[in-house]
Amino acid sequence: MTADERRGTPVGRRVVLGVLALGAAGVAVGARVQKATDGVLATVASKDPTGLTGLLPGGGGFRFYSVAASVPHRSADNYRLTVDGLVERPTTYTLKQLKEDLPSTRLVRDVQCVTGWRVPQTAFTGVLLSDVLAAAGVRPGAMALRFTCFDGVYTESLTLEQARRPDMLVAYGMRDEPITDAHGGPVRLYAAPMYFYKSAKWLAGITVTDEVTPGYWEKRGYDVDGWVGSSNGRDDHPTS
Ligand SMILES: Nc1nc2c(c(=O)[nH]1)N[C@H]1C(S)=C(S)[C@@H](COP(=O)(O)O)O[C@H]1N2
Ligand SMILES: [Mo]
Repeated sequence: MTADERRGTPVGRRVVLGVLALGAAGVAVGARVQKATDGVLATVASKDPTGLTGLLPGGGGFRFYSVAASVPHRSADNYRLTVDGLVERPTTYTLKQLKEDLPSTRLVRDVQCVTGWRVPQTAFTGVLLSDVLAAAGVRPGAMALRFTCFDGVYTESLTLEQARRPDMLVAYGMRDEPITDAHGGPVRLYAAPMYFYKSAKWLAGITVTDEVTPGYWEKRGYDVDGWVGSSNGRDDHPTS
């Protein structure tokens, strides 16, 4: 089934309607975000160290995080992912190409945010980062990946070795549905063995680099190596 067919089918979950009020920014975006969150009610309770936070009921305990002031939207048709830097074949993928040109992988793991909340056994579907890298042809001297997002703000990083693990996905599906705007769709990173801050939402670019460029939260004190368990609860540790 193509993305467009999926988008054309009735969305059963679109029963709970609500307004995502971006409290910390003092902005109530209203109807646009309501649509963007696929009708999931979200009420922002507090500002969290990792960004604006709201529990997403019907979302299995997920919280909404964005350091940007609004939920960016890119349709399935307009979405592009660029792969560049130290590669033989810089590439731009449409969502369709990602789905059709590369093998699909489904992972079911616990999602763990560094601030403590966890969503057990969540399915993510997408293409392995290692397949994206193999298709582009990694050049000698490559050591790391830098991820950019179409929110224009967030960035992330992985070492090349981490990126080649079999549990690192460029994801287009979450819980066997297209990824919603609120959850970073149509395409986000899913770094399964790491805290969820590594899983950059609204993924726009992958640049292969010769060294690690710390991401948004990493410049603000988070561990660059975000392995679950290695920094549990240290969401307030100082920049060093
Ligand atoms: N572009 C972008 N990606 C992001 C973030 C963000 O603020 N912007 N927050 C990160 C953090 S701290 C978490 S816990 C997860 C939250 O994902 P969710 O909103 O789908 O629950 O996204 C991660 N990826
Ligand atoms: Mo997080």
